[in-house]
Amino acid sequence: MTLALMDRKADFPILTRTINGHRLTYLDSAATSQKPRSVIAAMNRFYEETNANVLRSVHTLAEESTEAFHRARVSTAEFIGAAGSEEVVFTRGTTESLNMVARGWGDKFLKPGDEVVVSPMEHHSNLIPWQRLCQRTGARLRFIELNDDGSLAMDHARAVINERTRLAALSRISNVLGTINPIREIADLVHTVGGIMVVDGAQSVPHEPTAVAELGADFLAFSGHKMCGPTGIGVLWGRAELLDASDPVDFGGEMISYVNRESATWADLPHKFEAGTPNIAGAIGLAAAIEYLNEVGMANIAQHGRQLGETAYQRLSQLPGVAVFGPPSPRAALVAFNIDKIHPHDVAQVFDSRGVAIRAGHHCCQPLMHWLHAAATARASFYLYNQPDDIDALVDAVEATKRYFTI
Ligand code: C6P
Repeated sequence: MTLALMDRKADFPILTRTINGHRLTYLDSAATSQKPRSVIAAMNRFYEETNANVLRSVHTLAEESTEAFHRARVSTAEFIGAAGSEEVVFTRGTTESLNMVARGWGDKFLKPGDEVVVSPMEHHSNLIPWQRLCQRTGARLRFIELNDDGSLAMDHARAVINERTRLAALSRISNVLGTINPIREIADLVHTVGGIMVVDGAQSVPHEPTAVAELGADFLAFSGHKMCGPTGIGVLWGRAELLDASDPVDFGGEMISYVNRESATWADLPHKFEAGTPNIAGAIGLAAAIEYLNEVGMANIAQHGRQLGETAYQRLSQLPGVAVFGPPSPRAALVAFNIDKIHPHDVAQVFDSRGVAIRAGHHCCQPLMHWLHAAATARASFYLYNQPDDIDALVDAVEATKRYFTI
């Protein structure tokens, strides 16, 4: 197989580790990606040379730090094709971003009888905030059902989205099924009835070129740690008009315009959503990650990931006793599977004894597990540093697990 990307493992120091006597085969990037040397260096450099709080003091370090933080926002905005850096709110990650939309926009604009549309494949982070919003406002939560292969049933989408739909919230890529959802088509349906499109980009922004306007998104949430950046930094992008109309959800330092004893007014975008000292080093790490990803090329990363995901799916589905989930093609850079009656945690344990890191569990998608009639699954997920020999290690580990449990 000729892949879109050459071997980039050398950029990632952790990938030289030996685990249980074997070279590390890291197949858990959907949970969190590894970090290239350049990201680690950028964060170290920030702490060693520049560290100061941002947007507050006027000394040299504070000005350099504020400037670096602002540049990080600008490169993040460019990375997703935002109209301006004021549309980029730094958060702790996808989870916080989605909760921010539910509270800041949803609480303000939803009323009894309105409808919020999601799907059964959503991560809990893109489900529970909408459940809670509906409980608070009297709106109704509706689901676009799935086809047997785990893709969205578009006929059902057309039936579910109606003039009461105020908001649809869907993941672009499922973290279990590997489905790549037609967000643009759904967004067009939602916009026709005057609703807004919220996109959970946790698994897509790291893996494919993203342009918010082409996607049809009104809000987009994603996490730095799944795209070669550090943990604790993420993004809520929103159209300026919608962010302007939304209420802040956290209150405190630097998010205000003016405060008196009884009340306060808010700062301009994006600061009204960023109360307190932000994750400055995290933003700088994210900017370094974006620089790295741009250098590798997002189109190459997308092609590479889909090649690995589809190949792994094909090879696993040919193995007796192995069930794979989601559509064969097109699919994203991950594959969830089960081996006969062996619990996925036991599978992951045997894999680990061979140096192969996968995730096992419900992947924060319990309604999807019900739909799959599975309590849990194993999942192998790939990124730009994986190569075909990692799929060989995956297949070998499946065979070893079957031998271990003599099935
Ligand atoms: N999925 C996984 O192993 P946070 O935790 O806020 O960075 O991202 C939450 C999230 C939201 N949506 C989707 C589609 C996701 O995949 C995730 C994170 C990880 O699948 C950890 S549970």
